[in-house]
Amino acid sequence: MATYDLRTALVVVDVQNDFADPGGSLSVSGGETILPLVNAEIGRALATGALIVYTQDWHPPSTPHFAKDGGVWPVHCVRDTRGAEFHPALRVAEAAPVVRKGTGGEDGYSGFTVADPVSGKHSTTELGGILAGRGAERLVIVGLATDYCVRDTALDARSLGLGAVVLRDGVRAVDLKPGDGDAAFEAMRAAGVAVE
Ligand code: VGL
Ligand code: ZN
Repeated sequence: MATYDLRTALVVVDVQNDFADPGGSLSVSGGETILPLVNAEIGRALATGALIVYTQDWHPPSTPHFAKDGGVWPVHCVRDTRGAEFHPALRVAEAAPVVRKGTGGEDGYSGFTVADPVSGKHSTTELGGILAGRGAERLVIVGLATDYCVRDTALDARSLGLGAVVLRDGVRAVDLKPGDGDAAFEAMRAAGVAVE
C-alpha cells in the first residue's frame, strides 16, 4: 500500500489483455493476480485526488518489435485489437490520461520514451509533460512487465529527477530468462527506486 498526495502520480503500466490475460499472446505469468492490488491503489489515488496515468503498448500490425518482422516478441498489443484493450477487470478512472507507446512502430518499453527501430533515435511520449503539468514529483508504479516496461519507466523517472516507488505485489515479470524479474528489481533499486 503506497501513500498518495497531490504531488504523487500513480502510473499503471500496460495492464492489457495480451499481457494480463492468461490467454494473451504475451501473457505474463501471474499477470492477472495483480489486479485486486492495482484496483485498490487506483481507488486510493482517486480518493486523494492524485493523478492517475495509464500506459498502453500500442503497436501497428507489423513492427521490428515483433519476431515475424525481425524482432524478439510474439505479435502483441496490436492497436485496436482485443489484445491491446485494458484487461476487463482493470478499473479505468474516468478522465485519466492514457499514454500509448510504439504507435509508429517504434520500440518502446518506457512510458516516457520510444526508440526508432532503425536509427535508434529516442523520442518522448506525452507522459513527461502530463506529469510536469500536474506538478507530480513522485510516481507510484504498478503493472506489467517488471523486467521491461515497469523497469524502463521507473529508470526514466529517476533520470528525470522524479521519485519512484514500485509495488512488488503490483507487478509481474516476463522472465524470458529466469531471474530477469529479480535483476530488474536490483537495477531499479540501484537507481534509487524504492521497491515496496
Ligand atoms: C512489454 C515486451 C514487449 C511490456 C512490451 O509492456 O513490458 N514487454 N512489449
Ligand atoms: Zn510491445
